[in-house]
Amino acid sequence: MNEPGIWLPQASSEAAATDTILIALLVVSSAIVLLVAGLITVFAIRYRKGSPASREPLPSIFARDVEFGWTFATLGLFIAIFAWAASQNITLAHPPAARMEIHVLAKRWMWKVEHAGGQGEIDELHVPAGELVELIMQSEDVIHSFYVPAFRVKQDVVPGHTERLRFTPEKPGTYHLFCAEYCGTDHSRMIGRVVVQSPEEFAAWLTRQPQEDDLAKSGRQLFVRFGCAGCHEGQASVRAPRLSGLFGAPVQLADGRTVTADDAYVRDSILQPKRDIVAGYDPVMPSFAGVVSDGEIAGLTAYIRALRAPADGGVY
Ligand code: HEC
Ligand SMILES: [Cu+2]
Repeated sequence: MNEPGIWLPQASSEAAATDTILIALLVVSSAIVLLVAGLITVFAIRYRKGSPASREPLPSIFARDVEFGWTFATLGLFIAIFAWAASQNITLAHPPAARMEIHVLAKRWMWKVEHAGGQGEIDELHVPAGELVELIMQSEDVIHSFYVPAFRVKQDVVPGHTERLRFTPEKPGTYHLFCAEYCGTDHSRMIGRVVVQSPEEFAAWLTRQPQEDDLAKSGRQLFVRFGCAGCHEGQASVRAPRLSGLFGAPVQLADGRTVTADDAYVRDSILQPKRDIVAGYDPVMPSFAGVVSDGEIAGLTAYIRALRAPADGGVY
């Protein structure tokens, strides 16, 4: 991990423009601070108690023109800097069409990444250098914020919205990824790494990743190992709903609500089964909180998703 020194590496093509604005602001503000502090010091000495300096009032025209000039010059200066920074923001919001789209799901307290080919990562994002990348981000629960300081990019991820963030990583390396919006108990641990690789390395990395199919296969094994199959399949003694065809379908709950069986629903069913009880069933499913890891939930979810079409259900 590149440890930030005094100045972070400029690891994306957006970074330099942001830094230029920051430096300009620093220089202009410092110059004004120095000027004001200098004048205060000079006047404090010149007009100290008992000094012989003249206290005659200045000609009024001088006082007025200098006052106006100084006020409007600084105002103009800072409006110009604002316009400059705003135009940079607008450019960031309307870049050319991205070449690579990556889906990112934020939830307490992890970043779940899915590449176009189905390759998944958790708390890690691999991207190729020199390619315009677009993240399509959603939150499953509360507001999170995707922040990579070395790229100078940050985007809030608001539940119910699809947020887009585009950047072009430039320097191969490993960079910090933070959640920059307080999102609950483990917010401080909602951190990860962004790995920028050369396009060749990235292509090789992609092919080494297990695909959705493999994830579903390992999910099938977990489904048996954790005893889910014992209740949800075959001649179980417990009456539990069949899961084929479940994913993406509406579910009628005991309290009268109807919800859609998506990632969040499956996750909640596993971790907090007492929360949403399926209509017509007893709340006998035990909670697997602390038993299955986030990675294993991803596997189980992939398996349940693969059972989507009842026709080819149970191919694994
Ligand atoms: C002791 C039996 C039992 C075990 C073990 C069990 N479940 Fe369940 N499960 C149930 C019952 C009963 C329901 C329906 C009542 C409810 O919603 O809690 C249910 C509901 C669900 C639902 C919602 C289904 C729907 O139709 O909306 C999912 C998803 C689910 N379980 C997945 C799992 C997974 C994954 C495992 C293993 C990690 C598992 N279950 C283990 C009994 C069980
Ligand atoms: Cu967060």
